Amino acid sequence: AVIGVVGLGYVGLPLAVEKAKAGFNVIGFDVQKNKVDMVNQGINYIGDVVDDDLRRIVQNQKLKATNNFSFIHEVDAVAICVPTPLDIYQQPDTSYVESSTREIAKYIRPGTLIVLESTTYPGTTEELVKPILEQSGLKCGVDFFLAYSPERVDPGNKQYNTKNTPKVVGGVTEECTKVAASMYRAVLEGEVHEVSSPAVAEMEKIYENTFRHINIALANEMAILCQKMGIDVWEVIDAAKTKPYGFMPFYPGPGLGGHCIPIDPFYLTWKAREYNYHTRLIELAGEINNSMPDFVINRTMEILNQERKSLNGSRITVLGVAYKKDIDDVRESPVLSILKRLELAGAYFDVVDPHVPKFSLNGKNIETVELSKKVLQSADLVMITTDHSAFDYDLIISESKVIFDTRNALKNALKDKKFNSSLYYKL
Ligand code: SAJ
Repeated sequence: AVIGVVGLGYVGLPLAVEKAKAGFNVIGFDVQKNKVDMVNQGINYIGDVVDDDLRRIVQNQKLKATNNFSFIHEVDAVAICVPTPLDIYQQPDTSYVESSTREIAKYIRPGTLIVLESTTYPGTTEELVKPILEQSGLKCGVDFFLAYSPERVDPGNKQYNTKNTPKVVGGVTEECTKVAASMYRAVLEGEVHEVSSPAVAEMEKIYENTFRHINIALANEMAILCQKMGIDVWEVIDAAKTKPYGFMPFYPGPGLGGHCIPIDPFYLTWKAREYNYHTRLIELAGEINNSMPDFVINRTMEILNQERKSLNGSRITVLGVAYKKDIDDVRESPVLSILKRLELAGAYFDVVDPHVPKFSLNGKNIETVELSKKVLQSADLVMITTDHSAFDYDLIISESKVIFDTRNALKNALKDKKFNSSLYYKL
């Protein structure tokens, strides 16, 4: 069988590779020519994909990429894995889903299975994707099969990957669900959990990520309150973790980054308005998470003031700009907000991030620098914003004058070290 994957990003490429490794002939579709060319040259650009896997399946002609959607007529099944961001008005932007569905509608043959994988509001598959596909004159559930199955990838997670993570599938009709589930069972190792409709599958994905969003907001609120009360929130969480049932630890941080957690809950908020419902808890959690960069800046000002310094004119060394540890992605990273606020306050900063050679801030290209004695000693304050494993935390402890650790990254390094605690601050 021939399987198509539309969108060769952090979801689509790993999926295309897994399908090819399972023995299917895979055609990858992407509008970005550079991605198409890199895949066809066996050049991998997604951390979670094993370079050799990609090179081998391309050489064996099990996977080819194209930006010519007319090849859709060759596929028996196609997964849509395109981005579903928020637009500048914080509204869901389903334009990529629409445009790729329109292309697919032009070329699908009768009997084709289409599965939407992009995270989106409940209703997208039936209200948006199905009508576009039926404009082809083909009937859903009769001439083609349509289902929703949310992608679940945790970038950088070494234990869970596309192949072994359980998959949820919901079809427009009973038969659509069965056809989609059997396709995934042929490709993946993890459990394939069938639900009664696309909306159930769409909603469960949003629920998963909103669950994280809200619990991270609670951890952040605990951090703010504990700081005011002079209590170590990290010690509180470690103690709460001893509860073997009914508790799951989340940690405070400088804010919420990534392409999912800060965004997905607002797909639900937007759709809820159509039903005259106001998702107050989700929005309040968003306010708390979005307030963390300001909280970090205010704490930084307080700490410098204790050294009789102002933020204006100070040198700050920022350790980590990626939105979470051990990855190279800066999308929605809260550190970008922190850097913007440092700039506005007239502070100078150097950014160290071994995973991110350069990034753009307010349209300006910023190069990160190597971690060195010099970049630590020259700083009035060293801020740890991403707890990359690659950082030399002993060097950071020994060469920094003042440290503000927003990730409790020094927890282990400090265990057996005496550090002038008056110059070490945690979130
Ligand atoms: N964060 C905290 N405190 C925490 C956990 C996370 O501040 O206790 C922050 C992180 O630093 C990061 C953001 O939240 O900035 C998102 O973290 P994340 O671990 O959820 O990372 P993502 O967005 O790369 O991956 C998530 C998946 N992660 C996990 O389940 C662990 C999962 O929610 C989804 O499968 C995936 O997004 C997706 O694609 O939806």
